[in-house]
Amino acid sequence: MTASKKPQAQYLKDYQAPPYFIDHVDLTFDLAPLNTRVTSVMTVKKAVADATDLALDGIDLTLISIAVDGSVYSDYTLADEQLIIHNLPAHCQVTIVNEIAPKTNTSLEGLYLSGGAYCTQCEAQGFRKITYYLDRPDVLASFDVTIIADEQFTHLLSNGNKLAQGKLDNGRHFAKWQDPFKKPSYLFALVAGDFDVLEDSFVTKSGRNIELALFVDKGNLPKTPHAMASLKKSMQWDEQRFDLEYDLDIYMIVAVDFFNMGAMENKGLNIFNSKCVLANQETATDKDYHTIESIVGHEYFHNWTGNRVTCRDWFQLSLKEGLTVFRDQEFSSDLGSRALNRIDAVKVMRTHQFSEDAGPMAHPIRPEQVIEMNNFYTVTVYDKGAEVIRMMHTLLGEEKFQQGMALYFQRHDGQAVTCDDFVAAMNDASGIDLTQFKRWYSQAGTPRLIVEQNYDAQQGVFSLNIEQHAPVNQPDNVPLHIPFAIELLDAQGRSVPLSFAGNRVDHVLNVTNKQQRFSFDGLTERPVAVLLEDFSAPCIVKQQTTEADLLHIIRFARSDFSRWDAQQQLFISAVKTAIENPANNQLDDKIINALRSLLIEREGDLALISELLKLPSFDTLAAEFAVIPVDEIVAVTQQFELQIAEQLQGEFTACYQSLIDDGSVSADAVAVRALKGLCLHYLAKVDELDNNQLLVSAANSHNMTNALAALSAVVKADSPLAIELLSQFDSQWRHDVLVMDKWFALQAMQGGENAIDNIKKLYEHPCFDFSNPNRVRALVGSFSHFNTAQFHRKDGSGYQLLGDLLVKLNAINPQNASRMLTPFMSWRRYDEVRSAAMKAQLQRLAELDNLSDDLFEKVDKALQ
Ligand code: B3K
Ligand code: ZN
Repeated sequence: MTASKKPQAQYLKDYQAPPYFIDHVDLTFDLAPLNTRVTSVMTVKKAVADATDLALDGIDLTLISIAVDGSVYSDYTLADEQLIIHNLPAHCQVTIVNEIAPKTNTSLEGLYLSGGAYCTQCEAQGFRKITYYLDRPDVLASFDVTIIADEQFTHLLSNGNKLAQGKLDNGRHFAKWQDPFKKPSYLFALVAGDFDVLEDSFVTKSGRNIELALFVDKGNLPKTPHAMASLKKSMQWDEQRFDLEYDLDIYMIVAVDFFNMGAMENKGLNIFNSKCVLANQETATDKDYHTIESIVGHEYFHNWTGNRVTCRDWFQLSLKEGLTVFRDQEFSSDLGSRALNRIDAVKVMRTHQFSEDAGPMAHPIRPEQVIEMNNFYTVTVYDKGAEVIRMMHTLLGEEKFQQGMALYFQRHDGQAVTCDDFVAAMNDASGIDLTQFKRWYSQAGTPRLIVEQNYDAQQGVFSLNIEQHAPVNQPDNVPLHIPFAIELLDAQGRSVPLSFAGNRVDHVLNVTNKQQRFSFDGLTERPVAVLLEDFSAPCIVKQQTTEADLLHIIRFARSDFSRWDAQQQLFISAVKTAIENPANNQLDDKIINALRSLLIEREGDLALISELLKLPSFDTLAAEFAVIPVDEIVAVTQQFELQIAEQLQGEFTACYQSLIDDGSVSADAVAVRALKGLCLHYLAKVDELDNNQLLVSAANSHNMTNALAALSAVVKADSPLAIELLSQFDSQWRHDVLVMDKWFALQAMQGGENAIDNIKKLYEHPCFDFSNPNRVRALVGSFSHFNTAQFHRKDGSGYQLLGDLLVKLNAINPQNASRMLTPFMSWRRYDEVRSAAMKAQLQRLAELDNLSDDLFEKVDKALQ
């Protein structure tokens, strides 16, 4: 890409309020695949006295006409991606007519066709692909929308309440919608299609009746009850826990097959990726059920945290996303297992977010510089953002946190605000000074905490010396405010009350200095310390804990999360020891025996036991090394898994056979299936008749969780059963693309010499489609993220496969291309051969003539 074509970054520091406001907009859509006509009538008001030009955003639009206060207007300039209207009166009505072509819009941003239905995606800056507008979140307008379409599009939907509908000439009909709540353009939505509808209702705590409607492709109604139940649970939970009630009289969700992400919180009309809505026991796994519940909740919770109070500018994205992820995590934890939800959240942090933070796209949760906003819907903004909210919750406690939320809404309902405004509300409502805490919003990277323990037997004093180190490239002289939760265990495994000099000490330590010492007295023996309990801050802790201490924590810590965390530490140090010293490539007996006890005793939550028995992910292990030893990590983890499988085969079989799956969706049944699936995972590694019989029978189960657990086990174990079972699955499910995505993902995990060719062949499969993000992610995303041995082949053919795909996607769907690029971002962390091969693919992309801004930003950063 030549310097002249280099896309320009926008900076947070340059923010300026808009020179004009748009108070109201009246939109009319005359829908047609290649020439949809959009008429926009905007009530425009000058906001800055000396403003002369109204610069509206617009991309890929054909301008037809402009009128001001009803008269044709010609004093304008049509620039690249902008329409600048000059010399407008201070208060006027601007009418713009333009055309767009939804059918050729493969970016899935703006107005496009998904299958046979028209739908929109406007966040972050897709509205400008629909009509000329001030497409920024701090311009809040009321919207009236008229949709005109052929009668075959039986449902014509937009935000708010339906005012009218009726027949027109030529087989056309119309519907008129009005959204009484002012909103930014990114929350606009339109859908036109022929759907089946699941209808229901919800009575709010103040007694209002809300109409609920779930629109899906014809024939999919039997797969909708779970999403509807999830919506009702979300509405109830938000009333109970956050005292927040729904505001419109109708809430609609539409499921579409072509969608770039999970779902979108458009006011009153959520649009969802069908994979985040449709489920029944035969086609969806327990994990899918959980994901659907949490995404339905997430989008619903945005109605207050995002829609009623929105972002001033896109740098503030975490204001709504970090907070709403925190809320959806709490929803899942209140309804299900808090420990398992915490484990899932921390896995995301350690597997994806730490690696983003350590790479060229590292950014603070409030980024300061952006080229393509879609590139910043990241694990940092979302998941680290949620951790930052969680830390405030830990520091304030539930009651004060809720007072902070109430003050936030009292101050800012109906406004577009900043992260500073949110923290100010928390600070003011609680009286807790969050000035230093705010640094979390501007510091990129993962802080490291070096903790030293000391026990003075004579004094009976135990102390922790905590040093915080800023991440690389960040100033080291501005320490963060870190809530550091601990538990001290005595030799019997009892929790020791924390005190010093006669005063109780809270279990959440306030780490605010670069180096700080915390002491506890009255201890007659050296306690075992559980550090960063429940992952109370998104940090890396470096400590010298012995294997004996970790085993003690696994047995006795009050936090199930911390028990799992200690188990992970045990595995991690065993992997590292085996890599450093290949002669020592066995898990020691103490670890094997601890795993054996877990399987035999099966005390507590079975789903937690299954987590305790899993080795850490490749990415979690990779984070431990400066240069990632790919082959060694793969070899050692395979060896450990085989050892566990062989040594505990009897226990796995007994456990599998004694657990009864009642086939229900209760938490207990889900936990039973999780542990049974884990048993299959290990049993598949030992190729014996009995094991194979269990696997084949599970693969034929009518329950997708069980069937998929068996299939995934045989594929990952490279079992001779894999080919036959995969082929059966294909014939059984070819009619259901969402289920076929599971099959594509399994295919992507295969090993062997033909693995790459196999994927290329699957591009020709009748269900595969490069323009559908779900298919692409299922096949190539699974391959590049999880098939470590094949993706990182030393001959570079795995990288070549991804490079070829990115060249293709760059032209079809830049947003999806940019997401798929992620595995290349950490190219510098691999050995010379691999990093050179990955770099070559990045350079190849950099030279593309039509390189999208989305890819440019990441490729450019990666190569800097
Ligand atoms: N707000 C949307 C994400 C929009 C992504 C734009 N590239 C979904 C969500 O976070 O709820
Ligand atoms: Zn969100």
